[in-house]
Amino acid sequence: METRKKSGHTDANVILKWAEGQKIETVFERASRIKPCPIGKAGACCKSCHIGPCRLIGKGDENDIIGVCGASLPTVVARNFARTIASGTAAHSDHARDMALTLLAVAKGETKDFQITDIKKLYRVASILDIDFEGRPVNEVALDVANKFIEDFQRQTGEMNYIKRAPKKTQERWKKWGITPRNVDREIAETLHRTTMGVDHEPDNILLHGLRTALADGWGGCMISTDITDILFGTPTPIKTEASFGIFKEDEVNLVVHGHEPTLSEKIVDVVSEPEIIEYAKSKGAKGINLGGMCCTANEVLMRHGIPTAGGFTNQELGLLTGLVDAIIVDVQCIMPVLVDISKQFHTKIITTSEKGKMKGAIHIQYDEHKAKDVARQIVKLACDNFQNRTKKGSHVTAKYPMIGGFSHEYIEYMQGGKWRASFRPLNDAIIAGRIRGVVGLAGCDSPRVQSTGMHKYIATELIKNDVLVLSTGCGSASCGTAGYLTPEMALENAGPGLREVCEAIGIPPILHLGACVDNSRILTILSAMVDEGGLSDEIGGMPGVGIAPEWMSEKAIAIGCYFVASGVPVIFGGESPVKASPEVTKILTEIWIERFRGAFHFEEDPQKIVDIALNYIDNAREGLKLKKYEPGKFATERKLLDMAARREIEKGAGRAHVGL
Ligand code: NFS
Repeated sequence: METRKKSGHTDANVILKWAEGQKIETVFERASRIKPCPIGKAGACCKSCHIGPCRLIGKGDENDIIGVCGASLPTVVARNFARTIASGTAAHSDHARDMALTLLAVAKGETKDFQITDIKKLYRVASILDIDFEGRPVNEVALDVANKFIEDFQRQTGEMNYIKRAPKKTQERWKKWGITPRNVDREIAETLHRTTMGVDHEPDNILLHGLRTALADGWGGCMISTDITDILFGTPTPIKTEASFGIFKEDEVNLVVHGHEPTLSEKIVDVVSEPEIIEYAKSKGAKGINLGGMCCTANEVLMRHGIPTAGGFTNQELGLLTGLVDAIIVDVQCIMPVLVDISKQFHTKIITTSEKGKMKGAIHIQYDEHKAKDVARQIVKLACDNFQNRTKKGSHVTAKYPMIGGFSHEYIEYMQGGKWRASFRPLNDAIIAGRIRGVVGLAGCDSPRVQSTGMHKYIATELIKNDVLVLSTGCGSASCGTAGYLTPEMALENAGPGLREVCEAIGIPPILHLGACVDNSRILTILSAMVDEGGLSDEIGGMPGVGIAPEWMSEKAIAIGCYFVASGVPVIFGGESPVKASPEVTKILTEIWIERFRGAFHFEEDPQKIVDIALNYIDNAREGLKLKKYEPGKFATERKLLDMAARREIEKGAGRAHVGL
């Protein structure tokens, strides 16, 4: 992998070169100027009380390296890791809470600006939650669904609603180790309590509760967000759009939605096509209004409306450096405060919209779901007004790539059999036959500490070459999109023979864009459906599936990684390990967790090693399931129905018979 360039995204490098000439500093220069503290980075800095902070360094037995209170190095490292999980979970779950409150407002008729768009999905969710829906008014069902989800933030005992969506055997493992989550807020609060000064000092015990918190994120916060967003705004189906900085138009008002929560951005999508608003833009000298996205808000509006994306985390400053952005509106999470400073060098207006996320120097226009469209109109008009202030300054990069996004788990099921026979059978069969070697969830942020987006590109290419189907989310999917990797044509060029055959037969890209980071929950749903379909593992653990976040930087990524591990998926993150200081904690995350949950958490800096570890896990899982050994280009070309020998095997109870072996 070529690592000299700051970004793996060609257009990003063009902009960065332009910025260098203008002496404008970006995240890339700051990352090389500000070196991470090696003690904090390895997890060995304790800030739990004001006797410290204590830096736990030294030689010898790690349990003899202690802080002023006596907390040992492994305790401190475990506490820091658990706190990271809690913060990440809090972010997703607060987002989920806002979605549940919006659904509640809609159900009660308190807002005229939102409706139930996908009634079928509402009924599907209602039936999972054991809520009657037949013959009842839609809003009544929605009210029950909203209240049921709100219980996931209140229930003191028992278990969260969606735990039952996991395979039985996976749930049993959680019960055995006492990590079935009760409610997201309780698990987060308990993590903070346990890890404050003087409470839980046993690394294994701390980390078990960390996993419980992470499960509340995956099977709670993320899954609730995904489902309510589908109910309110529609379940995504594949949609063609574009990616990179060329999505900005010279002669139109360019407005960017950036952050995570989809509610306001949905209304902005509605408003920009209102004739009066378009007229307003024209009265300011623009030919129209062009909407683009950044980070996960981009993914949300991309997969439901085909709004193009300018990319992920490290592209946010660069978008402004094009000089073409008239306004960027932000809600919560992954927003760099430096945007305000950069905007001052251009005409761009930065608009904050959440009371939870303000920035000095930005314009604040408070979002309110009860008058969402009015707020959206006010913002769009402000962007139109600012069009006239645009100057020639900026890199004015115009390259863009076609991409297809919007593969919801419902659509993935549908595409494998149509309306009446939708199932995961063909995917399971393709894995069993060795056409598809396994599945990787390629997720997480892009980071300036490595060649940004380059790790994603390299790993995605290597995986599909090796017949691994890639499911991508978050900024990982933006990285693939801005590289031109999210089109079916790409399958022909880069995919291995088996994967290529499957992609050509169904007409899909080898890398499927599943959505935002909360949509990692769709991967949990897919894995559970593959278990139900049969022929592979009878729990999520043991499936030929791996999670990879090669450029992670956010606390949310750690929470996601942990809910995959606790659900049974081995996970490999890039960069230096945040638990590196403690061999004992590293052992818990790898050897102990894999024994208990069939998932392990690895950190690896070398992209080729990440690929090797992933393929190794996949091949070992195939072997464990007694599947055909993966050999490129060699797979069963016809489905073999059960013959007498296979039937006898079943009768003897000697194992599963695999169709297509
Ligand atoms: Ni995920 Fe989305 Fe991107 Fe990372 Fe941030 S936008 S929730 S945390 S940086 S992938």
